[in-house]
Amino acid sequence: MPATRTLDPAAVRADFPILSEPVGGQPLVYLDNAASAQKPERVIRAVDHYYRHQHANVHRGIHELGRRATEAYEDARARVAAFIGADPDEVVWTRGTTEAINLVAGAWGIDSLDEGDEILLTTMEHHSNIVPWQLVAARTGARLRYLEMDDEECLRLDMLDEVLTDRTRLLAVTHVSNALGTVNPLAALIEAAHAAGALVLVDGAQAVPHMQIDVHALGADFYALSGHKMFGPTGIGVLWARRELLEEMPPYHGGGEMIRVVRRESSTWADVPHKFEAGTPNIAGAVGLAAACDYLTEIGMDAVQAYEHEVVRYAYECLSAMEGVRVYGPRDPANRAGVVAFTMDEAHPHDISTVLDSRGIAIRAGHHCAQLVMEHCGVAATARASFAFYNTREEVDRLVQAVEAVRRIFA
Ligand code: C6P
Repeated sequence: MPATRTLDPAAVRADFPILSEPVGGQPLVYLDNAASAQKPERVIRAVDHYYRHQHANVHRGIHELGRRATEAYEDARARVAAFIGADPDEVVWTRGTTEAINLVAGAWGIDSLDEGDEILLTTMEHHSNIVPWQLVAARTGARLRYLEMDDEECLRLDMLDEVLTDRTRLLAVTHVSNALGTVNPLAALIEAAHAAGALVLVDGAQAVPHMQIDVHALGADFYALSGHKMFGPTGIGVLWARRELLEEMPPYHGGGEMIRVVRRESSTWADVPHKFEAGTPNIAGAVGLAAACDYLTEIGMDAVQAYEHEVVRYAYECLSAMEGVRVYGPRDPANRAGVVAFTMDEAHPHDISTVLDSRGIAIRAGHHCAQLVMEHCGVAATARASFAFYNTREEVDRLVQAVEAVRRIFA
């Protein structure tokens, strides 16, 4: 096996123009990467180049620019597919994870589920992996069940026998929790769900920026991701699905580009993945996301993972050692990626975030679109520091000093 590459934080920081821009007169400490990550020069340039030299609509015009745009768009699909170990025709462009999950719910869910069928979710899910299934359940009569968390905010695999039944048609589970950083044991979950005859949808929004993903090796049926969390543009994401599922599923949206022939009463569909891509797509977004994937490949996801692991472990250790601070999620750093969420006895998360902001530190405070996680933890909100490979131990030190300042202010 090749040795893990090492990551030079100073070198990668120089690739991100916004990181060297002072905020409110002080150096920026950006710890809100789970909400959206910053963009390297490579991505900014790729989008700029596309609009300056390649833009027209795709799969339509028989002219030079139409050819250039189509080539750039389909080449981007192939590069993003390679980044996640997929075949290009299994990669459907979406606006992001939310739309990817809604696509599966609206196409596969509405078409395949009946009264009494069960959809297994977990209490760790982002609302994007709960609400679409509630909508499907209301329309089909399917029932929602939940796999619970234990007191370290890890999924309770011991409950699987109870909640996976012969009526379970789908397990929809996050790879990494956006509110806790918990990395879920997907191999065991997928094996159990498949043994019960259920398909598995993985919400990969918070995993792809932090670790190498190979969708074929993972063995799930659907995998959803957002470009903007992995250093690409906003408004672009991917639904990966096994090819035969994409072939079987009816279209999600109707319109231009997704058809083969349109007659007065009915139409036939284009081949996958185009069957799911109605209307003019986010071409520049696709181009930018491919540039982000190339950039990450050059740095090496093994290097990203190893480097971040140390920074996140350090942040967890410093914060959990502070008096009056409660940190959520797994204690074992091997089961955590990207996130350290905490509350303080003295101050509300919004107050923590406000004080940190006054010191140039950006975190997120609130329920993080994961209200079932908050319910489990018995709080209304947490303060969440979320990391990328450009964050440093020195930034963790600044975070910890700022949290000390919060205590002094509110004690
Ligand atoms: N979480 C956060 O601050 P979109 O908005 O479609 O790109 O991603 C939705 C989504 C789905 N699943 C998970 C696990 C997520 O973390 C997110 C987005 C952001 O945690 C914004 S709420």
